[in-house]
Amino acid sequence: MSQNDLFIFDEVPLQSVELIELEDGDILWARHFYDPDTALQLYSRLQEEIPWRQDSIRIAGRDTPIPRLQAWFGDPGLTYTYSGLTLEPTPWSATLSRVREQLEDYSGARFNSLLANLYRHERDSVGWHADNEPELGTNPVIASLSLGGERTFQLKHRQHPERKLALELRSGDLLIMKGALQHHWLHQIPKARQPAQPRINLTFRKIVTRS
Ligand SMILES: O=C(O)CCC(=O)C(=O)O
Repeated sequence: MSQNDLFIFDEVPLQSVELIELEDGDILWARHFYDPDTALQLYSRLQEEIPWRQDSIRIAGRDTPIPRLQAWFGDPGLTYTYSGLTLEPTPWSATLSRVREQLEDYSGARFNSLLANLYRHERDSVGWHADNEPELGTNPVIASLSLGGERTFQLKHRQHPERKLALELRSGDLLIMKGALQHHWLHQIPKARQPAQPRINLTFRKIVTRS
């Protein structure tokens, strides 16, 4: 199968797309944006080709490894800073450029950077946070693609933490988060209680001001 065959995908059927309208932000959930076979092949390719790194952040004066592997891709000069960590962009690979193009066509948004996460097993996670770094501007559109193992994506409202949502994300699923969501809601991938297969998550973003 050639690289081009691998990434052809059909229109996502309307019945697989759910628009979750929250009073202060929207989530579009396209189940199986990539069909399971394509998603698996994409997972294998990215698992191999991405230069995964184990980063650490400083917590209470100690360097603490974050519970997942990461990589940052972007147009030249687009560094990404969070929790005192500055990531220099890796240039786009052919595979990631193609995925970016398809997500841009589908969402109508433009992306110039990507944070890739590899959750190696059920003990890897990302804690409550919002993608609200100043360089993403007001009301960013974030496209988040899941590949590999299934994991729970949880959301909770900042001001009303009793408002919660949990989405079971499967391989090939795409979430598009938009509107004021990042200002009012936090999200996380908690550690799982059951064994979980490795999972890659790609979150495409647009940096509007250089950090
Ligand atoms: O793995 C996920 O689905 C979420 C990743 C995430 O929240 C992030 O990269 O900001």
